[in-house]
Amino acid sequence: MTAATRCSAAHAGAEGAPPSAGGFRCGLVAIVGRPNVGKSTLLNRLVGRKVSITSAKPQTTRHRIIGIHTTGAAQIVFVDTPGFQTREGGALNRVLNRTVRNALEGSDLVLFVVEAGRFGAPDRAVLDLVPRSVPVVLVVNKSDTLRGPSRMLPFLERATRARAFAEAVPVSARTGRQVGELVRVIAGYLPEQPPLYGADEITDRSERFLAAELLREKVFRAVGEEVPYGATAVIDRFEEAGRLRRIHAAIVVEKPGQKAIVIGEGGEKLKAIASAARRDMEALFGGKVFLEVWVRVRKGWRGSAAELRRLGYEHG
Ligand SMILES: Nc1nc2c(ncn2[C@@H]2O[C@H](COP(=O)(O)OP(=O)(O)O)[C@@H](O)[C@H]2O)c(=O)[nH]1
Ligand SMILES: [Mg+2]
Repeated sequence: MTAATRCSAAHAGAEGAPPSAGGFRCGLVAIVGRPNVGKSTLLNRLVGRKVSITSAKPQTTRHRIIGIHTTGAAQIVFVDTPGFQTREGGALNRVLNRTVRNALEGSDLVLFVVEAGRFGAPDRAVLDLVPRSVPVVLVVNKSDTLRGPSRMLPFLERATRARAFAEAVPVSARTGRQVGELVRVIAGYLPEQPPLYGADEITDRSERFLAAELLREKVFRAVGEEVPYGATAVIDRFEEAGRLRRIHAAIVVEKPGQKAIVIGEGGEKLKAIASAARRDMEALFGGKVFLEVWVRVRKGWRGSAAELRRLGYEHG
């Protein structure tokens, strides 16, 4: 159903991979951690493109997203996951948690992401899901928010008591600090094998899927706390004519009141959401996008397995 999304020629940065293993390393790396620690931001930084949506609101990520980083020596296939939902309940949360568990299975390495200066019960709960047989790298993200190494060292000392981590690397996904170092560390843990994906592929998700996600991100960022969790986005039509993509999309909400919020006074909010989404789509796809967005009400879509499947939550 999904066609892989490639770097457009204008953006292709990956060097060509050699045809046989010959020292080439390749493997699956799951990115896990409690909601909002910056997993998706880190994935995007690692891939160099926005393949996974992010926001200041927890529980933005709802799907298993693959992001691919290829160099001449290694291919790292990152698997981003929703933050594990500890307040379980409801069909959507069950799908999200299953997504996390599935990503852990079959990984060669796990990146366990925490926020600099914070390591609590919700972090520990996620770490407990990681099987002891898989090496785990502790990634201390948001290092830009800590003032000076004098604060990082005691935190690292405390955090590394939680498990025998293979390595601990402080990074900033936002500024890119130490992310290159993290890539070097990761590559050392991958098995020698030929690449799984083409050197120009950045994700296994289709442009159609990514378009819906970018639209959902703008909803998460544009509206207050009460709307995003009841909202999702679907693509009704996706057509390509040369370098132009014509996309007909809908924002799906649970209540008429939420629809009114998303549309805003005089349609201003919806206009802003749609044009921000269009700009991101054009940057990611490397071509012009014509985007039309509607808002639909689907009562109780989050609680219905059939609705969830219809709205694209099939990747459990
Ligand atoms: N200061 C700072 N903020 C970050 C960093 N990485 C992510 N964030 C912010 O943290 C929030 C959550 O990020 P997101 O990637 O969606 O987290 P996820 O839920 O773990 O995927 C967003 O507002 C990001 O901009 C970082 O390195 N430094
Ligand atoms: Mg995320």
